Amino acid sequence: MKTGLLDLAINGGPPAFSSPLHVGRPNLGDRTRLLERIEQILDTRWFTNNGKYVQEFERRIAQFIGIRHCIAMCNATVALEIAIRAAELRGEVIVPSLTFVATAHALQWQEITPVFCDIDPITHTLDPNQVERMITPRTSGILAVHLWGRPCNIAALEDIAHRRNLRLLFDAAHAFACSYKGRLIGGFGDAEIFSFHATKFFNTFEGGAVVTNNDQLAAKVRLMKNFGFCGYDNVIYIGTNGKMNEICAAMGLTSLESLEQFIAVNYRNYQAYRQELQAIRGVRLLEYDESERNNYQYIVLEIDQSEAGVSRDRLVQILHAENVMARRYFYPGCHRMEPYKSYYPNAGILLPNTLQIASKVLCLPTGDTIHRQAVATICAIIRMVVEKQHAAPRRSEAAVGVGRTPSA
Ligand code: T4K
Repeated sequence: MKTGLLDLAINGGPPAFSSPLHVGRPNLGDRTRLLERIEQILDTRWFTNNGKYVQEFERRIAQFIGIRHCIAMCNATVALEIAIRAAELRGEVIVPSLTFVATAHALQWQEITPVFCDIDPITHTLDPNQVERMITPRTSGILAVHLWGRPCNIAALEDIAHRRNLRLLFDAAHAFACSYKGRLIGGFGDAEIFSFHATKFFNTFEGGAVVTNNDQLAAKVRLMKNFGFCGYDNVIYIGTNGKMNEICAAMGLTSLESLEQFIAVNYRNYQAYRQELQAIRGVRLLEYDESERNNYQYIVLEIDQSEAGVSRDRLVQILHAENVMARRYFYPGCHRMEPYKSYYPNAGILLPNTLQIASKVLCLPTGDTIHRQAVATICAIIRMVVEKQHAAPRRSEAAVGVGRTPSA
């Protein structure tokens, strides 16, 4: 128990945790079931190329969401690239800057200009009013992101896409098993793209999927992810290699069997964080709408330095020293990363909310390796730092080491 700033590891005290607590530690379902499936893969020597586990995985995901097509892929970045190409996006596509850089890269990789659009500061997702303002004659689509698994304002975006004749894709990397107006994410827009990366609450080691109700688009995506092969030796389309392999599908099927437990653990941690963090000045936990389905996989705080007396970046330093590997997702925003900051040096002028949120957000560890006591310890550190800053702002700021750059 740390009672004063001098107890902090950053000031020479022992760290609160003996080994690192990570954001994005993979969840693991029934190990025996996974190993049985892997034995089968080895026995049958069918490792990839639309094997039986991939087919079963696609069927199960489609059933779960209630959607016509699920095309499993090697990761969400390739799934995004293929969906973008299959939907024939070109010219400019409107996209948030506050997202993992893969969202923007999937466009730029195909020489499509990502037009960075501002977010709503409360929801952290694209602000439909701003989207409307960013449309030009070169705009072919909108690539919106359900950040943290909290759905975008889908109705407003669908309305814009419809009125302005634009394609609408959703990067749903964070939003598997989340719902919008009672319907699971997956069936909105022209297509949605999931990530099943190891760091996602539901993982296939590496993996992703394009899900859609559009038969034509699905057929095209399916061809493109397998070099354009239609049949044994008949290539009818340009394509790439986006296939999911059997081991990843086996992990996916096993994870699917534990889906509700993963969500329950995340929900338990979310509630614990909520309870522990309430009434800490300047520290706001992003809430999930409990009338919808959520996966609760991201514990997202906003640190308001003027209220808390400590900056987000300093808090990250302090937590890292304690072995709490908090992350500044998705700092500094894609528009301030290369190549975008060289290509579009003035993009930030239109992104005031993005800049503000990117300077405040901090993600904390959750998942099945994080227990109630760990949550209490992490929050007690944050509470103590904020309280001490208010007790003696000048002296204590020096004590916790102002101005160092966090490694996150
Ligand atoms: N769109 C959005 C909105 C996304 O967030 C992402 C991915 C994508 C698209 C693209 O999806 P994929 O193509 O990846 O399927 C991680 C993930 O690599 C990335 O998938 C994810 N978003 C992003 C939010 O987080 P990093 O750079 O933070 O990863 P890394 O290696 O620092 O891992 C995070 C922490 O997780 C580590 O500190 C330790 C822990 N970890 C990680 C791995 C891989 C483990 O404990 N075990 C592991 O196996 O990007």
